Amino acid sequence: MNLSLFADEDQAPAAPAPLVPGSSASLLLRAFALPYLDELLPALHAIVLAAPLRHMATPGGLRMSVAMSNCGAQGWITDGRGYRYARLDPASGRPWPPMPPVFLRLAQQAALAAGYPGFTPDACLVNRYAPGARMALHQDRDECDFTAPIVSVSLGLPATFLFGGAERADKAARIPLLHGDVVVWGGPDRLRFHGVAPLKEGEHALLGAQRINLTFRKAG
Ligand code: MD6
Ligand code: FE
Repeated sequence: MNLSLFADEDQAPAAPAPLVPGSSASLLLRAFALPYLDELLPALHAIVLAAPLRHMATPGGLRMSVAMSNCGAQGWITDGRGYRYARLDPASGRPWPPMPPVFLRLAQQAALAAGYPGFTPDACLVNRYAPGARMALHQDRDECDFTAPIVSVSLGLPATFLFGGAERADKAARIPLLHGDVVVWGGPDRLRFHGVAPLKEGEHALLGAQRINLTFRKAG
């Protein structure tokens, strides 16, 4: 008997829905990550012990309000020399922690459910938002291969995701992302501008006063 509050991993989740009407390449999988969390949250804790979350600097010298870490063969970093992927954590000089099997399983199952079989991410960026933290509109364009999708997992406090167009000035849709939601996007949407509105104050039952976002990419 299943006494868990949430679904089993092999139970059929809600069907993927377009993130915004008319853009079938960016899909929202509501609550898709929930069945993975009993195993995923302890693994996440171990990652941020080995590679602590830190506020990186933009190439222009501004401190990012989002604190970041990584796991996997490659990690996304920014400093005065630019945005890029690196195999070593610049804070320790050591490789990033390996991607835990449950992270990989979640990313691959979400990609598959969204119509992207064979996704093999080698990078997982961990973003931590405290209340007030935000992510300005940007494109994800530091990866070598834009044919692979991106899988993005939201945990903790709700956030408003800003989903724009091909140009920075295009009007952005505002989409609420809740604990356990997964967004998969690729294809013609791969280079759309997007961001996160300033996080509202709040207290999440499992994660406290923060939102954690895991973004899986094929960097190399
Ligand atoms: C975040 N996400 O949700 C930031 N990028 O905290 C992203 O920047 C992102 O969610 C590409 C694809 C999906 C994303
Ligand atoms: Fe992004």
